[in-house]
Amino acid sequence: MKASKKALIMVDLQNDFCKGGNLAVPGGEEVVPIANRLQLHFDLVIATKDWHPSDHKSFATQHEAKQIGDVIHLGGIQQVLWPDHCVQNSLGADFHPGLETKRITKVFYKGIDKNIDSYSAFYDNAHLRSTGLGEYLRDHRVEEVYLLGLATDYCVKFSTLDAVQLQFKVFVITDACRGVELQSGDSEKALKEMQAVGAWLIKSAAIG
Ligand code: VGL
Ligand code: ZN
Repeated sequence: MKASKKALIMVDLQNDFCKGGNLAVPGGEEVVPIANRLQLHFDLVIATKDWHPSDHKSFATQHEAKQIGDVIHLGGIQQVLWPDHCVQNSLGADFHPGLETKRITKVFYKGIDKNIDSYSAFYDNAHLRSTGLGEYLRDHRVEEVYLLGLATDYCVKFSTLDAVQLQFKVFVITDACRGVELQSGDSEKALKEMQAVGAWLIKSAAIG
C-alpha cells in the first residue's frame, strides 16, 4: 500500500491573473506549461478559482473615492482594493486556455461571499468558512501538498500558511509561482514567511 498520497494544488491559473487580464501578475502565464508538465507526477490534481460576484467588496469600484491598492477595513480585517477581477462566469475567471484541465480531480472556488475576501484555498480571510479543500485532502489520504500558481504574495502564500497549519507536509514550487508585487520584494518576503512556518521551497526540476 502506498504510504501517502501527493496532491498538486494549482492556485488561480485564470485569465485575469495572466497577460492581458484585469489583475495581470507579471509573467503569470509562464507558470502554465510548468503546471501541465508537473500534473503527471501527482495522485491528485486540484485547481482553485478566484470566483467573485460582480459586486465583491474587494473591488475598488465598489467603494466611493477609493483607488486600487488602497487598504480598507472589511469585516474587521484589512482589505487591499483590487481592480474588478475573476467575476463569476466571466472570461477573466476561466482557466488560462493553455492549462491542461483533463487531469484536474476537483476545482475549489473562493471569494464567493461578497463581504469577505479569500486568498487562501482553504479558508476565507477571517478563517470563518472552509472551502472544503482540507477535508477533501484528508478524505483522499493526502499527506503531501505541492503548491504553484498565482499570486505568490497573496493566494499562494495564504494557502501555504493554512496547509502548514492543517499539518500537511507542504512544498512550494517557487519557479512555478509569480507575484503581484504591489511593493517590490513582496514575493521574496512571502516565500520567506512560508519557509519560516515550515513549508519547503523547491524547484519544479526536483519533481520532473
Ligand atoms: C489574488 C488578489 C486578489 C490571488 C486574488 O489569486 O493571489 N490576489 N484576488
Ligand atoms: Zn480576488
